[in-house]
Amino acid sequence: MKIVDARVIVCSPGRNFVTLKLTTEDGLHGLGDATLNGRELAVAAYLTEHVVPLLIGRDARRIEDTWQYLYKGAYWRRGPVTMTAIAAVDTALWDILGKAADLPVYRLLGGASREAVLVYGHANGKDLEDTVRAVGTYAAMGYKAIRAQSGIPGIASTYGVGKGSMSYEPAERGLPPESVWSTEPYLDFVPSLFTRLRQEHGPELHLLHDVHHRLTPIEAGRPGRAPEPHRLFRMEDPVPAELQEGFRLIRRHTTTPIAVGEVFNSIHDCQQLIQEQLIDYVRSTVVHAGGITHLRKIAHLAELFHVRTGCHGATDLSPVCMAAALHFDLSIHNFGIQEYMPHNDETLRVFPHHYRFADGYMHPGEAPGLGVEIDEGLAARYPYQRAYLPVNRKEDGTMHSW
Ligand code: KDG
Ligand code: MG
Repeated sequence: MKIVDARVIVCSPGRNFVTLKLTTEDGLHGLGDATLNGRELAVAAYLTEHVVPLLIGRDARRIEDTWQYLYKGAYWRRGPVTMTAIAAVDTALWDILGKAADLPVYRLLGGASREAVLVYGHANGKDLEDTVRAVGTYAAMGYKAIRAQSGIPGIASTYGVGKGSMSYEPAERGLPPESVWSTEPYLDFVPSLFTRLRQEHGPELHLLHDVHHRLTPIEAGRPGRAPEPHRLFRMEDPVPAELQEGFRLIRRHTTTPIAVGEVFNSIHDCQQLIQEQLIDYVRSTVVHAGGITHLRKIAHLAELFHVRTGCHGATDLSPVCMAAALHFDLSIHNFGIQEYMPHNDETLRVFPHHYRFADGYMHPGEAPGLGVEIDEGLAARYPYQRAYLPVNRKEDGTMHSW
């Protein structure tokens, strides 16, 4: 089953997506998401210039060998651009294998470990009461798990707090906008958010919160410890994860479960965090962590150390990644939760799909392969548009993480 064609499709139906389409001599095709937010064209060029020529003529069934060939064969290992490109190839090969076997990918991965995949939605509000209302809206839609992000009194605009009611788009077109961050008002405010959410919505909902890497480990102890009586499902990205010893300090100060890893791209980024049980959820997902093949290795390592998965699922991951993540989530034993931000209607028209949401859970569907396609004619009507994630500075102008 030789690969005879490999094409990179870049489109922007409201935001940029990079999609790899592989076709075999039997006429089967498979899709892989290759979208790296704000750096999309780097992956497109990596694929077109350096990977596509290596794929033509290869046996599409040799998924593990192709993964190792692209990873080890390049000499230059890891990194978000490389690993996103490898992920796209890997995902497309699983899609092809599923179509060849006439089975949904989750069945190739060992079959369903659960009936459906618990997802969390994004409730955003400009202030505390607005966020309390937004959580209520999500609960009314059937979500069992909800991430709550609120505007902070005294901070003009906060990254990660959506402007629309249903989802937020992290990137903005044009050059990167800048926002100003101040840790103290955030630390003062955030405990009141969860007290109020429990008062209004009771004890049952799973409540999540994303700190967006903005704190130091000792600062992160506070938004971890203060809401402990309100049982946060997890606190995400309390600190940047390059210095992994920092998580030991966080662990000494709070029992709130910790999630990290949406920016990780290989098992080596989370090996220490997992083996020392410094985190509870690993957030890496298919598109940025080397595809289904590599993400399974991360999940299997995590399973040994009581760490569960919690795949990134923001709108900058295309429906192809969403479908792949759902097949992965359904099959692995130590699944924890899946992030779900519904795409806009234009995106959903460009990527017809079989996955579905009902009553707080998702399912990838039973179509052979991933169950997602790309309407290339429609995609061509949405050409690439330069866009970046915002950057964040402190009040004195120093660059900050967001
Ligand atoms: O591209 C980056 C976004 O997807 C990310 O900032 C969103 O933090 C995010 C999340 O948890 O979805
Ligand atoms: Mg996040």
